[in-house]
Amino acid sequence: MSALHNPFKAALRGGDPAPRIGLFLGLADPGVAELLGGAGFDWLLIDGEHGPNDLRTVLAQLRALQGGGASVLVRVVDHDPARIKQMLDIGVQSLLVPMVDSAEQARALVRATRYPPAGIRGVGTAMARAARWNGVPDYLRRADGEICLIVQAESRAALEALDEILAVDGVDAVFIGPSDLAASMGHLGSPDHPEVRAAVLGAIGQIARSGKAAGVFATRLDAARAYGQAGARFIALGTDTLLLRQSAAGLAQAFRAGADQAAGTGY
Ligand code: 3PY
Ligand code: MG
Repeated sequence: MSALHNPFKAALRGGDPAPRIGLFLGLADPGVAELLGGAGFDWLLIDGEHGPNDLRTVLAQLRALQGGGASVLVRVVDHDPARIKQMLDIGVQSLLVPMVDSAEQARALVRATRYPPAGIRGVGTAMARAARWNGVPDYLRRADGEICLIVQAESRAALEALDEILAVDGVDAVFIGPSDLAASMGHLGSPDHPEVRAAVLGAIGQIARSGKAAGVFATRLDAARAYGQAGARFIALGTDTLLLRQSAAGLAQAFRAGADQAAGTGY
């Protein structure tokens, strides 16, 4: 497999209907990333929107995850093409971009991830880990084709513009953010509200029918399964932060309650 091949993009295009399961990483720590890289998830997302990640912490986690079992996605903080360029240059190939509300925004994001003439990505391969510092033959010609651009639809406006967003060439997938969508629908803090669930299910079906890949975040397994049945091709089942906090709190509580063992904490 070439150094440039993006297996996550290939999997989304492939015929396997089973959803690829993932986890968000918000602890910004390469040791945590390395540990979770072998935990059985198909993909891990380094979160630079809400997690305290910067270019260097993302780079350290990319290195920790290199050669592991999970594909790596990175969520950028905003739509800034300069920040996206830096992420691409350190070797991120699968990008999740939050808060994409229109086809115009989606088209600008495609341009940010492509070299001219298709886009506006600046050329600096001598400095770029992505190109193995000019060590990848023909990087400039081949890089665009291995980028997986995933835009987040997480507002009423985004759902209204979904067909136009889906028609943008270069958008590989649309990922629904139920928490922000809930906020936009007047249900702040209730991503599992029936109205939000119905909107998420409808959007997943719409994305799947377009031929593009649908992704979604769901910390409840019943929701995750329903989203998978509606056609989601990749589903985040939680975050490193939630897992650690819940398991630590469960252990303390189990001891105080006189239980022999908290769930999932045995050696
Ligand atoms: C959201 O739910 O708003 C997200 O961005 C993803 O979990
Ligand atoms: Mg969100």
